[in-house]
Amino acid sequence: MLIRTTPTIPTREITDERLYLDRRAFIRASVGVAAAGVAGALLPFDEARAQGGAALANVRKSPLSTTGEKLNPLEDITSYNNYYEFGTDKSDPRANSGRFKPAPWTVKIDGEVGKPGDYTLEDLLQRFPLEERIYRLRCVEGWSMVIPWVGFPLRDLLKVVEPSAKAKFVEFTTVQRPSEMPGLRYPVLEWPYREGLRLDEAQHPLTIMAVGLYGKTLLNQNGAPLRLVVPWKYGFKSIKSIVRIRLTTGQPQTSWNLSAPEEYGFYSNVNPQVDHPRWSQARERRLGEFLRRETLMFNGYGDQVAGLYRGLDLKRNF
Ligand SMILES: Nc1nc2c(c(=O)[nH]1)N[C@H]1C(S)=C(S)[C@@H](COP(=O)(O)O)O[C@H]1N2
Ligand SMILES: [Mo]
Repeated sequence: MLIRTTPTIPTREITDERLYLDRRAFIRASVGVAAAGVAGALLPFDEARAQGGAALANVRKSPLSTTGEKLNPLEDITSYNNYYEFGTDKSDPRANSGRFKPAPWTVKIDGEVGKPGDYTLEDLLQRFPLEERIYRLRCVEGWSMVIPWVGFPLRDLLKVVEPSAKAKFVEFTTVQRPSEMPGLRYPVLEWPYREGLRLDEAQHPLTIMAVGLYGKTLLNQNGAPLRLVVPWKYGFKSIKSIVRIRLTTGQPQTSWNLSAPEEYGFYSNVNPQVDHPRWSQARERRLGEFLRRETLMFNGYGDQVAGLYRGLDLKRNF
């Protein structure tokens, strides 16, 4: 991974606070409808709204959120990104993703499933109620953020497609559109961007498909219109702008593992005791803070996920 020193980004706390309070009021106003037992948020998702930053209705606050941590401001989350299809600098994804069209959108789900098919974003949004999940995101490069995602558990989607008894892994693929993604010209990774999880990791309640953050639909730089978020793994596992989900019997190849297998393993669980070959993973810099903090095992989600790895040598399976 191209590593640079993290510039200190000024926190814009006043703007952040105001946005956050507005959103709370908005969500409170929608809670009555959700509590009345409406299954699935009915969201008009037309072209105009799909450009990102459109309000999402009927978002329930999830008890699975990380509590008590200060959220990073929207400005941090939307200006300091990794999305190599738009360039390798942190500012490139925002600067170069203006031509990307996140609508209309279809995800193909196939492989070892009883019900393969093409699912439009509208299908998914009508089928699955949206939740707000506040999660830490820890990049393998040594920085982290706290992000209020909006999405639904991947396990709910997997249930619908009925994994076969032979399904053991899930492979995810990002859309590949050279005319809209200028970074694809450069062979910095194996394109299209691919990632993978073990099926039980994909079915874990913390694993979500995100469609928004801060109560609004995703901007292109954050992976519009649909991306994975796996909070106990390094950020690169959380693949953006997904067009295909394939269930497999064997462990899928992943773009980072293909480009540098000794640096990026299949598991990529956040682990302060296993250093990257070129730098320590013991500490991290939270964007907006000056002093580094200690990185937590499984990014602080060990109580929930350690059981997935019982008996596995985490130094060997990094
Ligand atoms: N398709 C794709 N997905 C991707 C990446 C990428 O380059 N391409 N970068 C990953 C990395 S390294 C990180 S840290 C997170 C960053 O997500 P964010 O920009 O929304 O914070 O996205 C991940 N998903
Ligand atoms: Mo990352």
